[in-house]
Amino acid sequence: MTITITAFDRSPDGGKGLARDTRVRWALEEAGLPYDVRLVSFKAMKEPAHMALNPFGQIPTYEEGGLALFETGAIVLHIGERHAGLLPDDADARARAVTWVFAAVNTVEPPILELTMARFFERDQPWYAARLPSLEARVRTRLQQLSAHLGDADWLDGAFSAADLMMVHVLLRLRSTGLLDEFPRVGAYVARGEARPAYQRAFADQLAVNTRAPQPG
Ligand code: GTB
Repeated sequence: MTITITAFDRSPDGGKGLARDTRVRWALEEAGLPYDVRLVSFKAMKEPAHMALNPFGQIPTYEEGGLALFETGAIVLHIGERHAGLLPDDADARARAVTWVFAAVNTVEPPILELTMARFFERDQPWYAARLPSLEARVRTRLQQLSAHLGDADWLDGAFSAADLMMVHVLLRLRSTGLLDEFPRVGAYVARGEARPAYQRAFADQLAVNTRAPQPG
């Protein structure tokens, strides 16, 4: 059955792979699944056809036959439940991997989003300089905790899984802040994720979209 995902027709990051379709592309590459991509503009994302796929008017979405999904955590878990390569067979290990997927999006991503949104949108505000240290401190707390959990391990819980895919992509958003450099174990963990051939293919595919010649219309 053909899988179709949606992505920005031009990501604001110009192809750094930070838009969340990269997570879904990466998961599909890890699972060895072919897929189509429908590119959507910011305007089209808020129109009824796309809102029917994602009621919040966002990318990415995932269509497979009659099934339409949104939320990257749910999409990546869906792929992992049906195809080898993303979730362990052992039931307890699988439950722990699901736990870490939630940790990535519910516990680690929120302070990272707060910080990166402030750096992007609030830089000119008079209170920006005063707010920045507390935003960075919250991120450092999570990075310290992640570093302690990882120790000398390559991945969060045994073999690479959907949990690592989600966590690494969440952490990639910090690259421009320099904070990853303060936590070498976390930095090395992110680099291990990026080095995976499936990530490299996903990254290259989104880069090709975001660096193509301007499209007519
Ligand atoms: N919780 C949802 C999920 O995980 O799927 C969040 C989806 C989401 O935030 N989608 C964003 C979107 O559609 C794109 S990824 N935004 C448009 C809108 O809300 O109108 C977020 C994103 C966008 C751009 C960059 N960047 O340029 O660096 C990074 C991340």
